[in-house]
Amino acid sequence: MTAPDTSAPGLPRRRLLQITAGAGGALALPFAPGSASADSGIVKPLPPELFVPRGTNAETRWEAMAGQGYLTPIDRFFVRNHVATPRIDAATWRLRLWGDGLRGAPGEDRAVEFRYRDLLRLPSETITARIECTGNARSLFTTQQGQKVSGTAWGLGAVGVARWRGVRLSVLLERAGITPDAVDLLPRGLDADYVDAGENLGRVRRPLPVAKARKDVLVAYEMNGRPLPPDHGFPARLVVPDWVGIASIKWLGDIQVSTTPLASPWNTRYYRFFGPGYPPEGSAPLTRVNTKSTFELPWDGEISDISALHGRSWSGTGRITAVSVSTDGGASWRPAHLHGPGTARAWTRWTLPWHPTPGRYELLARATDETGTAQPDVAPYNTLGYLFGAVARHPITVR
Ligand SMILES: Nc1nc2c(c(=O)[nH]1)N[C@H]1C(S)=C(S)[C@@H](COP(=O)(O)O)O[C@H]1N2
Ligand SMILES: [Mo]
Repeated sequence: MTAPDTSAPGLPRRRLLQITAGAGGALALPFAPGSASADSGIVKPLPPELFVPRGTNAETRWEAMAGQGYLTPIDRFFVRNHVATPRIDAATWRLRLWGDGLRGAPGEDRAVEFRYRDLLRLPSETITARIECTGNARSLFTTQQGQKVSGTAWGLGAVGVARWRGVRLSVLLERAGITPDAVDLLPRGLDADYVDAGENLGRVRRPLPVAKARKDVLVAYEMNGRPLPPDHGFPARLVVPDWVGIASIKWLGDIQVSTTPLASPWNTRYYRFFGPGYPPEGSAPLTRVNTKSTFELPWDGEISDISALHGRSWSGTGRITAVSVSTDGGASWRPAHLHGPGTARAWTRWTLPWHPTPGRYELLARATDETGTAQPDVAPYNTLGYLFGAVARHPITVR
């Protein structure tokens, strides 16, 4: 894990907003080598009005989603990289499926390879789905609940929704000859080995149960109608709807297909709940994400000329059915107007009229999904700060 980031998230951001406003426009800021993008190992530009840099990662600023459509545009989609974005040549790239869960030739490792052009020729499917980092909103454990957690100090911007096109993983598994007794897959990325505090953990990989793989997992090669950008997994990545972001392995290189359960650090030492109330080996590996809501506003920033609040809510356990909003720190609540259907595996946009007088406010939004579960006031503590699903208290100053 990366070292805990102890910087106060609100302060530099507000300053940047003022700078951007003063410069008279978003794209006026210079983007010099040696700035965030160059050091981060991320290929796409990370202009400060769209992203908060977080080491090898970049967090979407929610104010940059104001006025956007349903999807998160690629230029502002968050990036979560364990190591630098690798540059991969699609012409020589292969996706290799192998293991004792394939029929294949006896004596071999039963491998079947797919080229990029093979993928493009197979029956395709397009889905609109969210990818959310398990640590999204982690910093709120500290700022809102006074708890110490380790890991990247994300605000609420480690989430995005895109339209993904690709081949169903089940199609590849069938073509590769998966056997009925296969239980686990181990998809692995082609990015460099991940080294945690001097210990080489190998390439990013996380077991995926065959049942989930067969249900709705996509091997995606397009994002929002474009070839997958380098930072988001070119030439192909998994998209595992509703599951923790780590399941959606980028720069897919190979997938082991196994008749026995598999393990990797990404389902044993990470991506489980650890801490008081959990066994020493942690909870079961995390699967679905929980329910969250956010306003399309700067965090602890300044706004003016506002007549409505806009936000988005999502849940890994079902469609959003209601969102209530408080503009007075939780004293009173009003129902927000939900826009459009909003699918279970993406998010739901909502609006509420608001005509505030100048001053400082604390905004809250609480979503309920179709299972009837509403976001709690307090998120259950775990040492790695996963799945902060409590109602966020969003500070804002109206001028
Ligand atoms: N190969 C590889 N796949 C990966 C990662 C990675 O570092 N390497 N990060 C994972 C994590 S933790 C998340 S949250 C998502 C982020 O996807 P994005 O960067 O496209 O937003 O990718 C996942 N897939
Ligand atoms: Mo993540």
